[in-house]
Amino acid sequence: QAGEAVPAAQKGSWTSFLKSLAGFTGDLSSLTAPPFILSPTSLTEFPAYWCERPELFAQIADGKTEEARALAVLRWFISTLKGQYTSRNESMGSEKKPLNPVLGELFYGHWPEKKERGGKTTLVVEQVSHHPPITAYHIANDAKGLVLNGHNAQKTSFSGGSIIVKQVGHAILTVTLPSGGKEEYLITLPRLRIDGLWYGSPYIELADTSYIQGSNGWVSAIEYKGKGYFSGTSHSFKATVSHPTRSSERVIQGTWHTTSTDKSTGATFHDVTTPKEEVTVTPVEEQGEWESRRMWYGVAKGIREGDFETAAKEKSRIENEQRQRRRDEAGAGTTWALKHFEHILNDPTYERLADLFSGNPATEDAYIYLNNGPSM
Ligand code: CLR
Repeated sequence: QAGEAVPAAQKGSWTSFLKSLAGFTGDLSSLTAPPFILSPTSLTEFPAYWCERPELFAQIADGKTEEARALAVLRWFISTLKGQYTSRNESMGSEKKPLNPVLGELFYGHWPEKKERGGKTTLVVEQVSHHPPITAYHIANDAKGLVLNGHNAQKTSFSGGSIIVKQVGHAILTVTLPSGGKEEYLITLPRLRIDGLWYGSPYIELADTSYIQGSNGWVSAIEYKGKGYFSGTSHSFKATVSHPTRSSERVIQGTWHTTSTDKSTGATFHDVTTPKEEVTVTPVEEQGEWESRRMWYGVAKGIREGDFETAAKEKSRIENEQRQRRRDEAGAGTTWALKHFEHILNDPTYERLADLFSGNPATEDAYIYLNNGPSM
């Protein structure tokens, strides 16, 4: 039934929200949504989903052959999808509208050192653009020689009752081998469909195909389907792993939020039915004023406690302060300086990897990490 999951007092504003979506393209964050659908978490926290299974990330470095490493990269990637795309449903009952980060907002975190994962894994995130929202991130496990660098933005549209989200941006994983050799993997991102809007209980389904292109020639093509395709179940995927000099390809099939099987060996390929490990973050009281949880503290508290008046007041305060900052900059003829990243319009690493197979734009911009994160 329409609006089934919407609190009675918010049914009207949910309907207007849905109406404002029709024919909408652009930046969803600018639309006003009813309180029940607001999340107390900023989008700058989302890059942490890349590493909630730090041992799978670390294991990429342990692969003895190019093929073994390409498979380890795919296993780690697939194992992040459950967190990236279903965790709000698990923790809050449905997909929600995250807080829209301000320019310069930061999120720092780490996963502590453990024997099976070499050293500690660190995370540095910065909101590098507000309009359109763009988030840049850097994840590193130095002991294992692993670095993931990427940025993401979204292009949204509305079609057939669903929000369609095209992810803009890419990630590059760099593996420095014990021999000193270097491998790079270009990771592109799936398309999202947000369903369940009519009922007021949105959830994500993935669609189309995303790729992991290795500098060693190995390519994983991951095809996503929802209910009623390869297996009849939602969150299904089929990945083919191939190399230009190999005649046969490997096929992995399953559901990304549970398990998958390597069709050539019959072995379990990935399994995310076990607990994940959330990122460790400095307590809010000790955070700097640009750090996400400190910056949004009042808003998040209001949302969590159902005090939406306070949440709205705090949100306006932050937004007004941002507007004033932009006016001051315009007046002084200056622009905001990024702290941890440098924006480049054409990324040579991207160009080299994208050139290895068709279907990629020839070039993309990127945010290069300045190696100046806090010591964690
Ligand atoms: C951000 C990058 C992460 C993966 C990811 C997961 C969920 C996506 C989010 C990205 C971008 C913003 C997003 C969100 C789901 C809902 C939200 C598309 C791609 C939009 C802005 C809010 C829609 C509002 C309805 C839920 C009412 O790696």
